[in-house]
Amino acid sequence: MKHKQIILDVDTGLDDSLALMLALKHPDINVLGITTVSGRVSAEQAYLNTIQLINRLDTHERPPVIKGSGEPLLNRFPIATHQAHSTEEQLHRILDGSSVEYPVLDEHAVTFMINTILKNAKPVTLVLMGPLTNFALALKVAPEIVDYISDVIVMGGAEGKGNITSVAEFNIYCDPEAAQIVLGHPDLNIHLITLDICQNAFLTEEDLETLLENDQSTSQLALKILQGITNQFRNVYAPISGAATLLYAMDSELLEGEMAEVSVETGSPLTRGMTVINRESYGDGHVFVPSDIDHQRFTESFVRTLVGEWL
Ligand SMILES: [Ca+2]
Repeated sequence: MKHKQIILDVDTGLDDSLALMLALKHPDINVLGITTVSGRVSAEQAYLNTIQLINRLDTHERPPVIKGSGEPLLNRFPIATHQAHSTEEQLHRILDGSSVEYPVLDEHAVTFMINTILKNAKPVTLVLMGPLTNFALALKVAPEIVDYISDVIVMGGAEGKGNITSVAEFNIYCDPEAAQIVLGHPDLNIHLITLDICQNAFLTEEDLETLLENDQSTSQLALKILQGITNQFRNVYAPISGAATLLYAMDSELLEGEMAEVSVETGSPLTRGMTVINRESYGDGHVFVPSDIDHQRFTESFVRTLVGEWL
């Protein structure tokens, strides 16, 4: 019996692809659904990327994939899709863009999230890897869902330097109002996996060799995606943040950290989307913010999950 009930919210480019692969290959994860949001790519493109990716994996899992929000809550700034790395186009080439037959669910992602959380027999864990628009809307429309949510794992924010402005991380910058609704919620168990920690989530050449030697289609596809990420960062040890976020959802000992106060800047045009993280909050912190990653544990569970060696 798969014990972890997960909804993934994604803007599927290269990074989120690896997380999706891990989620679908992990023996203990029941993927209840995958919702898409505009971020690195549009919600529509994220939907297409996701179903094409699933179609290429050596798994029979076919969870619902549902299109979500196409723009941020307040469109004060244009959605940052156009600022996405052009290397995300590599994913299209890797997946070859051919059309895929996939069960269609005629529902909005926000409705799907609410209904799934409310009707699922067990509490649901949310793993949010794009701008937080969908989940913020779900919280506003149906605040009672918080009672049925186990944990909310958010990939986003930066304690140090940002990656879209000097102070803001991409996912939070795309929709700071949504991020504040989610990260400021007092009754959720939130874990914020920031850029800082993700810098140390990388594979070694030895790990890549292990994948290379494994001839399953998932391992080979993962290698192509890792190559794409490596090109983007021009570095063999390129961070794979989505993978770290997903694996942390399954193994809390992967990351060390503490409770902190977290607020999102929504006012100042200069620092919009900045996450202000106060670790010296003397017990008032409501968000778990990691400060270290167990690198060996990370690479081992990444490789094992992909090649299916959980014994
Ligand atoms: Ca993402």
